[in-house]
Amino acid sequence: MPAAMIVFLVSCSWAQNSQSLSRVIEILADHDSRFKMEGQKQPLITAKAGEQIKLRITAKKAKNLNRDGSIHGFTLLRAKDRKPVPDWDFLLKPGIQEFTVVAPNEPGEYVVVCTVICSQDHEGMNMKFVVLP
Ligand SMILES: [Cu+2]
Repeated sequence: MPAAMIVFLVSCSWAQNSQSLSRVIEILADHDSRFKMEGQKQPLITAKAGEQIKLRITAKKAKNLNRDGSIHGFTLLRAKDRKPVPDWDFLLKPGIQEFTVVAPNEPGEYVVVCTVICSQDHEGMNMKFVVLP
């Protein structure tokens, strides 16, 4: 095998490693239209500005679902003006899904909201997200 090819293969596996090293955050999008995180009374995600994190979201169906089969949504908004954060808009199917995302560069308070009218309690389906400098 030519040396250049070996170098290429090695650098590919490095790139993969750095991806899998991102911190995993486990979230439950539950059947009672609430986001939950183990060990937390009020679910809260904390990340450093620009930090790459992996969201591992388990979704359980509430009363209603979208036509496309989505049972909950997961969208990040800036708290002060509820402006959506780009690339942070996901629809959840039943089961476990993973999303690798990059925290906003602007420190401050954000809020995760559900975007599927999943039940009568849908309006209360949100959680805090804090970006640290
Ligand atoms: Cu929901």
